[in-house]
Amino acid sequence: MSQKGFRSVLFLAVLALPLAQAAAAQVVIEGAWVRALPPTQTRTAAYLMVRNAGADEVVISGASASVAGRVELHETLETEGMMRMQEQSEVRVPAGAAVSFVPGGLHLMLLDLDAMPAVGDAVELCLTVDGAPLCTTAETRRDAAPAAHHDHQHH
Ligand SMILES: [Cu+2]
Repeated sequence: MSQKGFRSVLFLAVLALPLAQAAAAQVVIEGAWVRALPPTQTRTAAYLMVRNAGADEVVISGASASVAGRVELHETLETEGMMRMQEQSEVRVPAGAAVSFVPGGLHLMLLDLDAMPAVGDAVELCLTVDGAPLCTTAETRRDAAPAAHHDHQHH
């Protein structure tokens, strides 16, 4: 194949990328962390911020983590003075906006843990954004970083 022909093939390959990936490229995950709980616990929570710099709303429809059998999207809600968690089938991130998963609010619920990650351990977290995986490396901590430490509610 001539060099020109090869370039054309590459160009077509780029054009053929699914639209979902093009949208996801505008979405970033920031500040991901996993809460370290006692090793006897089989579940914990992860927190992060999803920023959508794109021109279209994106939908988070699921998640996974390297240490967990499954991960659910949860929101902590206060009902009649009681805190309880409700699973969310999806979380929408509007164009140009960011959605925070924080203690006392939205969070990723890591279930069926292989083992509780220890403080300092890296955990691979992936969100399903518009049908495509978007992954990040989360740090395991006991609590939120001081800068984000505006909330003492526990999960
Ligand atoms: Cu939860």
